Amino acid sequence: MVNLTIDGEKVQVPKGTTVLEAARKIGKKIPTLCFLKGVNEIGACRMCVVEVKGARALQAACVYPVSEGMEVYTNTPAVREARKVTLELLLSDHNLECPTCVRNLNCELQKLAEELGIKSIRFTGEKHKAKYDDFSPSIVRDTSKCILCRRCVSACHNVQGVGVISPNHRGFETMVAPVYDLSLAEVACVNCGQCIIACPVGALKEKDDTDKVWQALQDPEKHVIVQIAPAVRVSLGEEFGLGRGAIVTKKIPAALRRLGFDRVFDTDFAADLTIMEEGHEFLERLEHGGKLPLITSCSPGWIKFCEHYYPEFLENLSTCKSPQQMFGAVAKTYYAQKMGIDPSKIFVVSIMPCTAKKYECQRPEMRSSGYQDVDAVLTTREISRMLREAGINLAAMPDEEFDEPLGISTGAGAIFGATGGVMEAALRTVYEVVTGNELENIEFTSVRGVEGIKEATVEINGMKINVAVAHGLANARKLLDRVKNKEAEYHFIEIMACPGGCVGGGGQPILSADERFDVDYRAVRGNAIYEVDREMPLRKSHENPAVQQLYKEFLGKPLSEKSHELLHTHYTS
Ligand code: HC0
Ligand code: SF4
Repeated sequence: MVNLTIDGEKVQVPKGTTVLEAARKIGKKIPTLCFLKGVNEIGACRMCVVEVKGARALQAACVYPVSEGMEVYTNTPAVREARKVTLELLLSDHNLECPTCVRNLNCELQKLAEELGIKSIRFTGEKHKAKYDDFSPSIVRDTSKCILCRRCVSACHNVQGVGVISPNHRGFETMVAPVYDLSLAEVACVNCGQCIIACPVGALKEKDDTDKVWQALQDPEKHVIVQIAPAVRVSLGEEFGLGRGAIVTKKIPAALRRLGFDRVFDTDFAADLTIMEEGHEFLERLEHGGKLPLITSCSPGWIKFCEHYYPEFLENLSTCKSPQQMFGAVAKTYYAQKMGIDPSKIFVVSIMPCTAKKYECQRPEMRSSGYQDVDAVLTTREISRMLREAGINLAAMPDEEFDEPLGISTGAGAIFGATGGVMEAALRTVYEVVTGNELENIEFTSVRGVEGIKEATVEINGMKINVAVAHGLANARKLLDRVKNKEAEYHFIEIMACPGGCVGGGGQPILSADERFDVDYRAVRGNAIYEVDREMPLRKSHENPAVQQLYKEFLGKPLSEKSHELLHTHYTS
């Protein structure tokens, strides 16, 4: 242990601790801007400078390690002035359109200006040449807001192992951008949005599709239906002042009905359907020598990553479309027929924790109903903006149920929202289908949790099935390289693009670096997802009565011709 004093107060911390961490231990908050725990710890912005007795200059607390007997001062005139100068220089080159910015009231720059008592900006001068890039179906870059903190760069390079954005040019001309200042749409960006949730300001945001949805809601000719993704039920409440990971499953139908949707359905229903198809696909491949390991295909960021960076695994991908897309295809065929509605009049909206879903719904493979199966995708953040605009307070909503039949689901569908959930849901069904016996313990805890790569061996009818789960694409890289190099052999792999799975999606409510310091919000939301599962009366996909009815009335059986036509595809590019 190391002993030091901070502003005269004694503190004891383990060796290797930074001054920033040591200060937090005694309740002192040193301001930061470029720092994002575990993602970007580079000491670049110099907002966190402190005085260290004996050191020649002010030191960046976020990277400065403690040492025995050290004396640190966090609140001297020199420190306060240095931080103010840094901040004012940043503000002098910033597009200060706060009231109309997507991050208004949730911006770390704005908050710092308030906290540091900035009343005027002493420096004026030229502004850097900015670029507004909105060609991507998912991500919008506005470099007039960029403060060059590099949090997005680290998220893209280190967390996602993608690395399509970097600081280009030099000095005042520096701009975080794809190579040759291309658009994100022109490079191998996977649309995951992890850069957005790392950004402290409004330099990165999702492509806004709220206008499309307002228009559809106002169109009397349209039958507008909505599905909500598993992970949204444990995150939307955060936007309305409920705690991190608050479960709002039953408030969502009430809020969305009041917003004007004709029917409120649940992606969890389609997740159960996915398990029926994917579980049988796995068994089919296992029994008939098909390509193994089977790799899940429901995360569109992961699919794009596979297409660009690991095409040799394309044949391993499950041919199942994602639940969001299965939902759209079923809505415009089975549901349309059952309700006697012309499918051209049905407008399908998805509410997703994900920015890549905006890209997925526009893929050419996703039109098996004869129309674009899903018409618009809103992130958790966008729907919260629409609700606020309409004066609907989610927190004050009564509990209501989803509509039938596409709103009926099981706990297995819900756990799709957390890393390991698709695997666990599949194992619950595969085990019972193969053995004909009821599973004694349906909770496969070895595939749960926030560890980057998880492995388990499950015995089914005397056969040992090796499974693995990776979340965050840098972890996916590690896992796939192991498979490629024959260092590990699996039968079934789940990959989700975002760390934590969908609960950590790029469309989710954004936490500040300060909030992320102490809370692993992905674990909090993930735990909430498992609580949703525990509270469900049915917890296995094959027991979903609405899915059973869908097979009876329309699809026949899993992997039937009709299922293939509507619910499966081949990724080949
Ligand atoms: Fe997910 Fe999904 S679990 S990818 O993260 O499979 O976005 O929540 O909706 O489609 O169900 C996202 C979440 C979904 C899909 C489901 C899958
Ligand atoms: Fe990188 Fe994902 Fe952002 Fe694209 S969306 S730039 S892949 S972090």
